[in-house]
Amino acid sequence: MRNIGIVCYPTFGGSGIVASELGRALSHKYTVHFIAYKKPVRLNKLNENILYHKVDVPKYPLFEYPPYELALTTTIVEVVKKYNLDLIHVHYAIPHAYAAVNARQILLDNDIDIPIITTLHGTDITLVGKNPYVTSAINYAINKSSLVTAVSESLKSDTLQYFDVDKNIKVIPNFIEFKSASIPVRNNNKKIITHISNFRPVKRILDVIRVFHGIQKEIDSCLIMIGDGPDFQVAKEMVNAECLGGSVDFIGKSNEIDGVLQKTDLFLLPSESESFGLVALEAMSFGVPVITTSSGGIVDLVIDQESGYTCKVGDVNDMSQKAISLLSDQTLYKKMSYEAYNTAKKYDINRILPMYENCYKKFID
Ligand code: GMT
Repeated sequence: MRNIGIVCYPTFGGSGIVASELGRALSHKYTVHFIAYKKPVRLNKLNENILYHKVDVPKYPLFEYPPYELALTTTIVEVVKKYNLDLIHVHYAIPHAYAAVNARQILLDNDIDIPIITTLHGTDITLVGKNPYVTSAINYAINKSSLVTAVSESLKSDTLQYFDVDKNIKVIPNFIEFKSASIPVRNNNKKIITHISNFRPVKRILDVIRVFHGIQKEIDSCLIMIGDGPDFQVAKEMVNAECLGGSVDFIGKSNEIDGVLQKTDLFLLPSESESFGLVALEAMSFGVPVITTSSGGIVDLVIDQESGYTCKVGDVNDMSQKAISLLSDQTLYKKMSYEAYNTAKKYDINRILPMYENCYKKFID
């Protein structure tokens, strides 16, 4: 069985989730070696075809910032040599692509030529990557990768705009493994509104609270907030200041989002920009309409007035009004729920997985 390495963030963020689900799905055909500083959160069980290699970073008083890229580069080199890997697939350019292309150089000195596939996810390009302090390094890493994919056309064009890329970027959208064979029946007297994210500023979670504040004035509803991150505290303070505490639940980070999405009536994702919006796709796979913003690749996933609404960033009144009209009109709701579920079908894992396998087959038979 061929051995492939997957390098990713082990966290709840989208790129780590995509990498973990991809590795799990491929493990019936390949032996998959995850390389990260922790075991990826979605990988609850390893088996003989799914292995995990921890990146240990040296700590030393002189190091103000532990040299993670160096430790990652070295771990990749050692794992390739020890397990005879045939290919490395990295998710999120920073610092994974940079470490991988440098590991490839080191391995070439040992007469090992291993292909590096880089998948760009979003904030590695739109926020962090285009930051001038890392542009040259990321540009180098993208161009030295054997093959580059992006999770949306929008992200591909952002990458070509911000970087001097001399190779083709293949678009392979994110995918979903359907958990619900049909749209769950929801008879919630009190409508359930949900938001899931890493609570970073790009997610604009205070807008989630503002939109919900508008909704609950007209609709008997509650808000479930899943996730944790830098804006968690300020969001809780806003909820208390607006006396919404009785109808907003902060449940922290969770791997069990399916149970919540199963009973959710509406999903809110008012981000500054989303290259794809994996979490919106997860909601749609349960027939949940999504209200999001018309910024980034998410507009190709959530079709405005069909599977939800895409509104101007920050226009919380518009989002509230659209949510109220949707939740008050059973016929409209059923139609949008059906559209959301059907749209999600286009991203079923069984349709997308072969696209990644075809990339691998360019390098390994
Ligand atoms: O900000 C996040 O959602 C985490 C971030 C990541 O890279 O982990 O997500 C990005 O990658 C996801 C998976 O490809 C995409 O679905 C998200 O839209 C993208 N986030 C942004 O573009 C803000």
